[in-house]
Parts: sequence; C-alpha cells; structure tokens
Amino acid sequence: MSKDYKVIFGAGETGLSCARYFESEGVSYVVVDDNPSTSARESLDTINPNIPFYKTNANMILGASEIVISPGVALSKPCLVDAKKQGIPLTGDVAMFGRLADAPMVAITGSNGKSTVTAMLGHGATCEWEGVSVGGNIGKPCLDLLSKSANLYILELSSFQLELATNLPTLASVVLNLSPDHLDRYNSLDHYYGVKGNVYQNCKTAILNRQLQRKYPIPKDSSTISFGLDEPPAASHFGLDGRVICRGRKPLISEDDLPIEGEHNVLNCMATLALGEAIGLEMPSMLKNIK
Ligand code: UMA
Repeated sequence: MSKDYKVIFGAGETGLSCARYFESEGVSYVVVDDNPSTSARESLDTINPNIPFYKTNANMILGASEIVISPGVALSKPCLVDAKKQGIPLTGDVAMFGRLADAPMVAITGSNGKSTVTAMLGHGATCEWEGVSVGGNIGKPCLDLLSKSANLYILELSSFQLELATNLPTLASVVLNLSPDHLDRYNSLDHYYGVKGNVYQNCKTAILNRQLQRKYPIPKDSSTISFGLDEPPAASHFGLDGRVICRGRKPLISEDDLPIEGEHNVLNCMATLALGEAIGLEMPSMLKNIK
C-alpha cells in the first residue's frame, strides 16, 4: 500500500462518520481498531465494502500521513506516542469539523449537565431558527452534521473530544462545572480540568460559571457572561435573587416554573439562557421555550 493514506483509529460512531466523510472526499484511508469486530466490519460495509479494516498495528499507524483518533482511544497509547514523536499529525473528528464547518458553532462541555444544556439550547434555537444542527458527544458525531444548509451547530463536547480540538472557533463556549471524572484516562485532575478549558481558546463569548475555582484563560477580544447561584454582579450576568433567576436586576423566571428540579438544573437553565443570549436568541422566546 502506498504511504499516502490516513488512518482512522476506532470503528465506532466517530470512526464511521470519518469514513463517510473521507469517502465523500475521495481520501485514501484505512480503519484500525483494537477489537475489529464483525459488527464494525458490517457497519463499514454499509459505507463501502472495500474499506481496509485491520486490527491495530504499529506499522500501519506509523506509515500514515495523518491519524484521526476516536475519542475513546487514549493518546497515551504507545503507538500514538511514537507517531507523535515521528511528527505524524494526530487529529480528531471535532478538530476536523472546526476546520470544515462554515456556520457558527456553540461548544458545551462540563463534567455534568452538558447533554441537558445542549438539548435545551438546541430546542430553544430550533423553535426560533431554521438550520440548527445539534450533536457531538450527545449523539450524532460532528462530521455527520456537516451541511451546506446548516446555519448553526450546537455541540456537546467531552474532554476526550477536546484533547485534540484546540482553537475551535466558536460563537459561544461554556464549561458548565467540574468534578472528578475519567481518572483512568488522565494522570491528574488538573490535566482533566485543563483539557475542558480548550473550549474557550477561540470563542467570541465565554460563558463562565462564577462558582468554578478553576479560572481559564479567555481570549482578550472575547466577551464574557457569567452565571451562578449568587446575585448577578452586573447587568449582563445571570444569577439568583431569592428563588428567581435574574439577568442583572431583571427578574426572568422563578425556580418553581422550571421544568427540571434541583440546584444543578437552575445552573443549567442559567447557562442555557446565557448561551442563548450570546448567540442572539430573544429572552422572551427563550423563557417560553425553556418551560
Ligand atoms: N477502541 C480501540 N481502542 C481503544 C478504545 C476504543 O480500538 O483504546 C475502539 C473500540 O473497539 C470501538 C471504537 O474504538 O470499536 C469506539 O470508539 P469510541 O470509544 O471513541 O466511541 P464512539 O462510538 O466513536 O463514540 C464516541 C463517544 N464515545 C466516547 O467518547 C467513549 C460517544 O460518547 C459519542 O456519542 C460519539 O463518539 C459521537 O460523538 C459516549 C460517551 O460515553 C456517549 N462519552 C463519554 C461521556 O459522556 O462521559 C466521554
């Protein structure tokens, strides 16, 4: 085989979406997997029965011009460490998506609640606008969302996906919260928390949880909107006055009128409102749709 091929590492949902994309672009590629199952082969067959599919081997990996790594595959794998040392570009589906998408995108991450916020914002935006596309860790892999008719992408991103998705250009990004997780994958909490901050590297508006101890660098030209369970510190920030969610001093909605319960969901609703504001949704319609 010629050396001019890319490797897709992992034949799960992400790998299949990369294969579909490479087929559409006529890219030469192979798929490798540590566990090349019959069902994965069958899924690849639905895309193209001729896709080369192998059990992971270092020769195949080290001969590639680029490796697209599925989120479940740790970058600390020896063959990937060697590939990096040899200067082979390592990428992921979200990083590719960031380079390919030509509509604005929103990136939502955090240890908990990211599916809730992605779904709520997705619902609010879909009720008001056409061409809203929702996916990422929540379900449909990013590359399967790519469409000329998309006007806005709303993405739930995991830390695994963010490892390779640096400098993602977003209209708005949020790290909802942080708590210990995935310590089988990261050598420290600091490493895990740090990766989450990649969502802010190239955002127009950073949505910040005021209660987070971890402070992330925000691009100097970005605006910020904060949210928290305390009183809003200024007019454009979200917080609580008693049991009422407010933007600055303006009361918006009582906790009792929210469709989901618990302090964490009050924060999820505030984060959704802040993201909605950053992307231009009208407050009255957001409040109606959140209910
Ligand atoms: N594989 C290897 N070697 C490894 C690990 C995996 O070869 O070391 C292979 C497996 O044999 C399998 C394939 O890789 O064939 C699976 O790839 P994957 O684990 O990256 O999973 P995908 O099916 O591609 O799904 C991924 C996300 N999964 C993970 O991050 C583990 C899905 O999130 C996501 O919905 C999907 O991409 C589309 O974006 C799931 C998840 O559990 C819901 N996410 C974690 C979470 O929410 O906590 C992060």
